[in-house]
Amino acid sequence: MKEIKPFKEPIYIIRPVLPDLKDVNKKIVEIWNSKWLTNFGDQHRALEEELKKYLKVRNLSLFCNGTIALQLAIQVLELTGEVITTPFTFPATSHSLYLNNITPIYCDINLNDFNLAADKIEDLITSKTSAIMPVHVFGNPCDVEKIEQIAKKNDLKVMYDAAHCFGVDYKEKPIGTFGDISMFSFHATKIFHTIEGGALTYNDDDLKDKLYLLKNFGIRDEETVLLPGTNAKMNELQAAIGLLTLSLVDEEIRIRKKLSEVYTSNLKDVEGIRLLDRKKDVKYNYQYYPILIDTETFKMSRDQVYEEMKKYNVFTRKYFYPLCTDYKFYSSEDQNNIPNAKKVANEILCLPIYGELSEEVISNISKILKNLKKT
Ligand code: T4K
Repeated sequence: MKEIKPFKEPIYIIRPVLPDLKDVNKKIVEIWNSKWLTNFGDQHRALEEELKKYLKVRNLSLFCNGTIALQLAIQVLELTGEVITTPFTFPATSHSLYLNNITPIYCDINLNDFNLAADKIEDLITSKTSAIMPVHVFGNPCDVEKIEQIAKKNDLKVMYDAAHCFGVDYKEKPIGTFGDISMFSFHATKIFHTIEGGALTYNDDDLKDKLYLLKNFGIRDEETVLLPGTNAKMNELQAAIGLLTLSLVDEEIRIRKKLSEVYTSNLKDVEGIRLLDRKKDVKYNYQYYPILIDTETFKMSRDQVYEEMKKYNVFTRKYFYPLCTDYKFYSSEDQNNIPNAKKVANEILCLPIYGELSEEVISNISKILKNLKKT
């Protein structure tokens, strides 16, 4: 096969979607003139309304980042004891439980979509279990029907970590309408972002006011503090960036879909590389492009591939290695029945995908990868 030269500029896993600087400047002038920089101003209000429409949800609350939104979701749902979750996720999922004095109980994942294995949840339920906290990993919806059925039967809450899921629909239903609460991350690396930020979506209108108090020190008015809340407000500049980025999301998704198809057509028949199973009834956002590398058939390990790609100036990521159960503070003997999660964590590699990349670059990254395979 033809030798491919390293890229001149580094290719990262992701680059932020950036609004035109002229539009950003206009927004800054607007905010400066208003002299209202945070604490639920016009930009905040406007973004909440726009996002409710875009995500087609009944209720939405904004936060300064996704992690704190998760922590407060746990508090508003009054979870206690143990929560069943996945070890194959970003640390924030588990940490949000731990920081609320809740023990994460790790359930294994599916090999085809890397999500919590719904058929293994019930074995882990005890008298202390208060909820299930699945993650729609890489924007691929979990088995929401089965999870809902288990939760109903066992009187458990369901809190989805939908950090990767902006704009995803499942069976024509917006992903943020499943479960009791869903969390979306608006970090700069997400398809929609507010630089740092996040939101909770939920169907129960009663959660709105308590979430407001939880993120605003518990303050009702100048002389009344109702509960020990924190400061988790999104500021006006973040909200303004969100309003500008929102207008770019559909185009970004359109381009990434195309890029994703280029990867798939190049890599689908490569022995030793497995692609994520995509479901037919899902509208995806193409936030990530994960692959699995089987050392034996590819004749090179995932770690070797990761290192080799760097030589070409391509910076892939091992999301999510290590597993949460590998962090010293979460590991325990009884949390080790997770063979699928271990396998996926050792084989996973996320390839660069973002709107600025051309189809040619994606083809070249695919070629580099194919050339690495030892025959
Ligand atoms: N739950 C799940 C399942 C999550 O994946 C996340 C976050 C959360 C919860 C928590 O949500 P937040 O509290 O973050 O809202 C990045 C993101 O920081 C993190 O938000 C995200 N998941 C995670 C999957 O990816 P790192 O540690 O990989 O970030 P970093 O700094 O290595 O950046 C990755 C690449 O992105 C860089 O190599 C280059 C590019 N980049 C990054 C930044 C920050 C840019 O081009 N520009 C930038 O400004 O976590």
